[in-house]
Amino acid sequence: MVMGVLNVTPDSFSDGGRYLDPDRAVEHGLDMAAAGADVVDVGGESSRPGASPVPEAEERARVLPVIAALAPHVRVSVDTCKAAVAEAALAAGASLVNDISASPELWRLAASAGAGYVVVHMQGTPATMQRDPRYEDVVGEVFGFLAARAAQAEAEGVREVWVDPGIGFGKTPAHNLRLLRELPRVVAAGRPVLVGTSRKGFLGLLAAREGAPPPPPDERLAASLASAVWAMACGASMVRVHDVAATVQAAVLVGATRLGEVRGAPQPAVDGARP
Ligand code: HH2
Repeated sequence: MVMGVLNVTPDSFSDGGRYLDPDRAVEHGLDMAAAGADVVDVGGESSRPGASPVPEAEERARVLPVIAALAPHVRVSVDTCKAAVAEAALAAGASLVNDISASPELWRLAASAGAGYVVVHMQGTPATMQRDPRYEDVVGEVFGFLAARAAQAEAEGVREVWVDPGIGFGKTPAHNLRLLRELPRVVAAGRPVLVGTSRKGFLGLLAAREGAPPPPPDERLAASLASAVWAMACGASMVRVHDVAATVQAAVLVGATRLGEVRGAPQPAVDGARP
């Protein structure tokens, strides 16, 4: 599955300012749905490294009209850490709470609304998380955290719990790569896994040519697709992305390759096709 990113913010690292106008945000959300997004993730507060918090009233005013307009057409998740925003978003039609703070208050709201909940791992807060993040054993600590919080959320009544290693949330490029390499381990734990690498800084660093600066966020499509394909091939059930159409095309390829056939097509036509 593909989750399309819709940031109704002035300062998100990639699409900041593009969808602050509610009509443009709704149009973009509908475009992502038409391009094949299974979920549109609406956020009103950037969580990029160094971002400053947004007052609750401001965040609500940004996301609620957009959620209400999109929810009849596509599944909507709300990307928030604030209980009041999550509660209002659920009332406006969101059915998934995407909470990078992994807070009991928010999963309890999801439980009582019969909504899903995404547990995300983050070390620190967006304001400080990229200042020298450290782990003894990043894979063990992150996957252990996800399992513990997910079990708590399930015990408190959430029926649909996703886990997300939180790529870039208090992690160096090496931490991100270790987590991506070991994704099959968290998949094997049995809960659906969500992964968000799209356009993130470590992809820019890895994609930079020698002696040249990293490509800006909207020139990281190839690296974003490569990491999304990796995650899907490792068994992640959903990827969170800015470039929905391209990622849906990649997801179809991963799914068809896993099946070894084209859905609905007669086998001989596929076997006999020219390369
Ligand atoms: N990444 C971002 C925000 N929310 N949620 C989940 N579950 N997983 C992620 O990896 C994730 C997330 C950061 O990306 P973006 O929304 O594009 O930027 P910003 O936080 O600057 O708005």
